[in-house]
Parts: sequence; structure tokens; C-alpha cells
Amino acid sequence: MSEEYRCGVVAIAGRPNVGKSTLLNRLLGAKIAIVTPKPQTTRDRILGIFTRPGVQILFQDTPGIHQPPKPLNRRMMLEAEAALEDADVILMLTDGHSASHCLTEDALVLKRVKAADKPTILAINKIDLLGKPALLPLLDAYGNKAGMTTIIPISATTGDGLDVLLEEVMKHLPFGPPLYPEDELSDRSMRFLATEIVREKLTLFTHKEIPYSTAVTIDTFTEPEPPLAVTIEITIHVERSSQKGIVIGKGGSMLKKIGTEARVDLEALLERKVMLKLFVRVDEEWAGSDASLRRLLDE
Ligand SMILES: Nc1nc2c(ncn2[C@@H]2O[C@H](COP(=O)(O)OP(=O)(O)OP(=O)(O)O)[C@@H](O)[C@H]2O)c(=O)[nH]1
Ligand SMILES: [Mg+2]
Repeated sequence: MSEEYRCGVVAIAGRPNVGKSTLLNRLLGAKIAIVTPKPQTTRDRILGIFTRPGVQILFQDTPGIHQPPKPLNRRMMLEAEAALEDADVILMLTDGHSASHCLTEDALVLKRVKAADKPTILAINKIDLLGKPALLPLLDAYGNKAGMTTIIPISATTGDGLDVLLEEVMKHLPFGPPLYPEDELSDRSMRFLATEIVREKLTLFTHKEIPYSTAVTIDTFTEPEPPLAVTIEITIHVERSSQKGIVIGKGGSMLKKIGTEARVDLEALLERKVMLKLFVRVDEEWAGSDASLRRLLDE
């Protein structure tokens, strides 16, 4: 391995919903992290492995940084903070939809990022939604008022600015050999991705408190020889029986919709037929107790 090889961990940090997971998927050219229009979609850290000649960048997607109201959110914040501590470089993401209150909204993120004291790049995302003139006050706010030295406007959706971003990230990476095989895209198992895909559909199709009151776990994942289908059994945990009714839907319609859409994604990912069986279980206050969280969410 050449001494010139660079390899390091880049934590993608920011408020909920600014596009961290979208950016990770776009950089890797594969959907390894779930994305929804609702905040607090990502709950666990996910490592995306980006390998090119001479460089391996380990992008760490993290839960959005916010004030934690209950144990599930506190756990998410610990994950985000640990990611900042473990990183070589911090890629702070914001969506800068408004210059006037962007620093207020980002105050907590800026505090955490500054406390971590690492080389930091700020990317202003979703510029496809902004006109060029709207960028100037943002550059002033983050540059002059918040003291960010490297600011790159990007769009995770269109890919705009990502080459510049990658070049900047590479400059800050330490020298060292790759840590993962070059054909690997993520540190997460197919079992984990399967539960995440179901949680994505559940979050997309249900409303109000349901996405935040549900957890998804895997019961079985069986891979027989093709052409037999991969069989996956997954349980959706809800907190109350009224929520169970909503997740199942009239005549089972909601559960069927979640199952069908999740199966299509899983088949694309596995490149083979999948039989997906979903179960719904009432597990009172699972999001409110540390013991239940450990039981449900720790692999
Ligand atoms: N127009 C536009 N929308 C974007 C862009 N990047 C992300 N989005 C949208 O923003 C929403 C949130 O995206 P996510 O990637 O889930 O955001 P996140 O920061 O990972 O959110 P959490 O996991 O909740 O912290 C989704 O609806 C995305 O489609 C972008 O560059 N342009
Ligand atoms: Mg996310």
C-alpha cells in the first residue's frame, strides 16, 4: 500500500431533516440510509464506505442533533455525540432555508461541533431550493458570525457541489491504509437494512406520533438457495393498542402497503425474490424506558 493512501472517518452532523442521509446515499450511489421528509428519521449511526483510488472515506451518518425529550431521543443524541468524538473530520450540514434565523436553529449543532474541536467543513445543503442571492447572507452568517472557515454550497439531491466537497474532505484525511474491503458499502448488515426499510415506509405512510412511537426489529432472515425467495419476518412495536390499529389499517390495508413497498426495495437491494412477513406488537412505553430500548434496539 502506498504511503500516499488516505483513510479517515467523516461524521456528517446537523439538525434533523437537513439531508444528512440523502447526502450519504448520493455520495455512495446506493441507498444505505433511509430518508423521509420527517425529522428524526435516523436513529443509529450508519457508516458509508466510499473507496476510490488512493482514498477511503468512512462517512458516518448520524441522528439529527436536537433537544432530547425522551430516552429514545437521548440515546440518539449520545450516538451523534460519540460520532463527533470518533471522527477525523466533521462535515456539518445545514439547509440554510433562512439566513435570518439559521444560526439560532443551528446553535446547538454549532456548540457540539465546536466542542469536538476537529477540522470542520460546513456544507449548506438544498441549494436547488435557493436562489444565488440567498446564499450571500448565509455565507456571511456562518463565515463571519459563526466563524466557519470552509463553507461549501451543495445539493444532495442534484449532486451540485459534491465534487468540491469531496476534494475538501480529502485534504483533511489522515494518511493510512483502507480499513474496509473496497467493494463494501456499509458496516451494517442486511438484517439491519431490512428493519430500516420497513421503518422508512412506516414513517412515510403514517402521521403524527406514530413514526416516533414505533420500533422495528427482525425475527428471522432466511436465505435458501435461489430460486426460492429470501424470507424475512419483522415485528413493528407500537406503544398502545390504538396505534396497533392504525399501523394495521382498515382490513389490514396499511400493513399491506408498508409490506409491499418495503418488499420492492428489499428485492432491489438483494437482487432476488423476497417474502416479507410483518407482525405488529404492543410494547407499552418502549421509547420511554432505557431497559426496553436496549432490548429492542441494541443488536
Ligand atoms: N430539495 C432538496 N431536498 C433535499 C435535499 N437533501 C435532502 N432533501 C430532502 O430533505 C428531507 C430530509 O432528508 P434526510 O436525508 O432524511 O435528512 P436527515 O438530515 O438525514 O434527517 P434526520 O435523519 O431526521 O436527522 C427529505 O425529504 C429529502 O428528500 C436537497 O439537496 N434538496
Ligand atoms: Mg437521517
